[in-house]
Amino acid sequence: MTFQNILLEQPEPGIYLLTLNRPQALNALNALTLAELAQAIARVMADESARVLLVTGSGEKAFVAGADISEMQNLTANEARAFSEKGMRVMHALEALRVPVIALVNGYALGGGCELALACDWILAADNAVFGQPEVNLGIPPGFGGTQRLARQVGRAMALELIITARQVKADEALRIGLANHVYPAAELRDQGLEMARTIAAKGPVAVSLAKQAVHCGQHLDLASACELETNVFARTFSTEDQKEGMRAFLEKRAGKFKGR
Ligand code: DAK
Repeated sequence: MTFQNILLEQPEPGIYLLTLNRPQALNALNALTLAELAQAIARVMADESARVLLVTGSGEKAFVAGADISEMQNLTANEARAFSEKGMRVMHALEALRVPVIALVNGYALGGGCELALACDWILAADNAVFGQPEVNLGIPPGFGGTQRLARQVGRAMALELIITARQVKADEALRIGLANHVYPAAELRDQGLEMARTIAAKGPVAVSLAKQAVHCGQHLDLASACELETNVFARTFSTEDQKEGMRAFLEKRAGKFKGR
């Protein structure tokens, strides 16, 4: 499958690397890019051997500088609703992927770019990363989930400050407020992402996937129901070959060889 505005590669078995690839517009998300993202996500979803998806931006300046302002400027309210819904679907699809999705944020992650990073399971930032929701500067609020995911990630008050003042945060502050999990020198970001992806790819895929689901789904439940959900997914893994293999491998003092079933 070839794309115009993104690249989807498999640098190593089980590891997908998706690169937003419109560097001339700082990888801004236009309608075609969103459509291609949706196709790429569907492709990863259909691949049973997929273990991790890394998402990054091409060039040295930006992860994604937002939704494409030139494409958005003349939208009617109905068209804006359709555009927002299209973006929302992509963000939900990323979040719902069976495999962990890690954003490698190199440079600007603004507006829709910050929202894309937030829809990933966690963020590794380059030391030149800049995060922000500058939509109010354009006379609009965030439209791809920023008001919701940012608040869930950094807390309501900090999210409100960032969204309402459009203040941008650099990598060190992103780390401090829990927006990024780690910060690396820009030149090392991809290798660090790949290293983390390899670590994940060596784990039991069913366990990884169910753990992701439990964390995501549990956030919308009360604690007792969420713990019941955990009991269910925990019990389910005991009918997999991977659970037998993982525990046998531990007792035999060797690394487990998981099959994803
Ligand atoms: N859209 C389109 N083009 C963009 C762009 C964007 N978001 N960001 C940058 N570009 C283009 C620039 O126009 C420029 O193009 P040329 O002039 O070379 O043709 C090229 O990328 C390089 O950008 P700059 O020359 O500006 O580069 P600088 O290093 O000087 O500045 C910057 C970098 C990231 C600080 C600056 O480009 C910038 O401020 N960009 C805009 C950032 C921004 O405001 N992003 C938020 C976009 S709004 C909704 C749906 C979705 C959304 C909201 C509502 N509904 C439908 C309800 C989401 C909205 C957003 O994401």
